[in-house]
This record gives sequence, structure tokens and C-alpha cells, in this order.
Amino acid sequence: MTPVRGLPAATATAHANIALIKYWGKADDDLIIPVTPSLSLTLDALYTTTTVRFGAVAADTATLDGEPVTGKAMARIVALLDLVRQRAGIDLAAEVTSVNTVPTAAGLASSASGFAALAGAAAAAAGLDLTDRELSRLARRGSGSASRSIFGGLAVWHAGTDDETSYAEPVADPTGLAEKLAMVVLVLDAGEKSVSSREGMRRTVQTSPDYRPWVEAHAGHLDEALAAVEAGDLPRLGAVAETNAAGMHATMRSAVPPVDYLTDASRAALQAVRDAREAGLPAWATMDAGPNVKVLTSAGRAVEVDAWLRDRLAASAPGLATVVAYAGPGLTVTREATA
Ligand code: FM0
Repeated sequence: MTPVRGLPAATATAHANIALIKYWGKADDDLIIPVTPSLSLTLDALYTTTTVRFGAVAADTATLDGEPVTGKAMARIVALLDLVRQRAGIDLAAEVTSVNTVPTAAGLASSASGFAALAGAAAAAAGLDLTDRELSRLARRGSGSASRSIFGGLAVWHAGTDDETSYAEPVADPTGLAEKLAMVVLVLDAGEKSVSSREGMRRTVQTSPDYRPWVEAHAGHLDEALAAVEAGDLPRLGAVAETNAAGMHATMRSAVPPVDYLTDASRAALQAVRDAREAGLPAWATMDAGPNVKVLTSAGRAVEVDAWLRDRLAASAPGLATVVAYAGPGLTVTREATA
């Protein structure tokens, strides 16, 4: 066998998460300290696996699904690698290989699973032995939502006030509600979003008259959602998740210039979710920085909800792809054995 130069490689897998109570707006752009806390469900079907090896290349390189990563995306990876190198006291370039497992090219390649996997793999490859909380803080520096993808099931990201206090952790879930939840992802448009979430939230914080009122309502939303989890009450959780997400999108629409991720297909899907509920199905909608609609439902009825929505949207969205996802696990990391 040809010996490989450099430190032993490490590989990490992290799953995507969808926020039920949203993060939108930063108090500190550099450290990625959010204005609000947030609550999310980690999903089994969408994940990223990343391998990092230090010392085998002359300059940092990264590939995603076999394609070289360049430009701004590469700069964000290098910035996270720099944090890891600094902490480990090493000065070696890294080779990063990342694979996104997103069924049917769903256009949901989330920065959450990506930066959580990168943080886990890079830290282990640099020989660091970090706690989950430290990994959450490190992943946060890559992308805020990645702080939550260190954990499986339901996770809350405490906003905090500085690097030390801004981290995610699992939510107390006495009834095991996470395992009874599912998300039906309606993939309405797999293309690149026109305004990045980074730019969209900056513009919203700076210009939207609806932003502060949303932040004020947000604390009550999170309390309500946590109380719903405590009680194992899906309808209660679904209702507040829908309200919180709708409010977030309203803040964007009144930003200057407006940020509107909703397309006609999104609006039709939101109506279909309301109709599904009228028809007695458990279904509540949430959306992020793009046109796709994610439907919170129960694990036991997710297949039925998926079929109902696909049937209802068949005429208006002929090419509709959907992904049915259940609660997923937290970060896993393996380190290559030293010879
Ligand atoms: O996930 O600027 O993490 O709470 O998905 O990299 O910190 O991509 F709807 C938007 C995602 C925010 C809500 O923000 O931003 C949520 C959102 P970064 P992210």
C-alpha cells in the first residue's frame, strides 16, 4: 500500500435540520450570534458526509459531489478550517471531500448539514477532541443553522451573547415527540435561490419595519413550541411553527428592497396544506430562504399526507418531487486509525 502523507483523515456525517421556530437576523455578523434563539428538527433523509485530511496537499482544496468548490463558498470553508488550525496549533493545508445525499437533486443542499459535517471532520482530523457543545459553537461559525445539526431530533439553539454562550443542544422531550414527527418536503424549485439567506437576513434586520415586532413575538413562539414539545402536542407545535415562519417571511417582504422567496407554486402549496388540515390531516407549513414548502406532520400519517398533497398539487405543479423525512440522528465522526 502507498503510504498517505499527512495526518490521519477523519470523516463526519451530519443531517440537515429544518427550523420550526426560526433564526433570521444576526446580532454579530462575524461570530454569527443570532438575534433570536431557534428550534429545529433534524431529518434522516438529507445529510452530508465530509472527509478532511490535513497535510497531504499544499493549499486547501475542497470538492462537493466531485466538483471543486471555489469563490465565496470556498472562502467560508477556509475560514472554518482556519479556526480549527488555530485551535489545534497546526499549519497544514486541508483536503476536503464532501458528498451531499439529497434524494432527487432536491435543491435543498443545506449549509446546515455541510458545516456541521465539516466542523466534525476538521476538528477530528486536527486531533482535537471537542464536546458536542464545542462542535456546535464551531459549526455555528460556518453557518448559524449548522449549530443545530450537531444534534439529532429536536434541538434548540440558544442565541447567547458571545461565542461561548451561543450554542445548540437537544430539547427535553419527555414524550418522545421527535420520533413521532415527520416532514414532507415539497420540492417546487430545485434551482439556486436569488437572494442568499445571509444577504436576506441582513437586509431584513436593517430595513424591515416588521422585524422588531417579529423578534418581540418570537420569545412567546419559542415558549409555546417548547411547551408543546413538553406536552407531546403536535397540533400545538405545528400551529406555532406555521405562525413563526409566516411572520418571518412577512418581515422580508417589507424589507427595502423586498425579499420574497414565495413563488406562485409556494402559495398554491401553502393553500394545499391549509386544505389538508381542513380535510382532517395533521399538516402545518414552514418555509426557509427559498420557494420550497416543508410540511410538518406525524410520522404515522406522513405517507398519507404526502400522497394527499401530491394529488392536490398535480395540476398546478406537474413536476413536483417530494421527500418524506423523519427525525434524524446527530453528528457521527470516525478517525482513520494511525498505522
Ligand atoms: O434555519 O448566514 O444558517 O432557522 O433557514 O449561514 O448563518 O443559512 F429561513 C431561514 C438559515 C436561516 C431559518 O440561515 O445563515 C433557520 C433559515 P448563515 P443560515
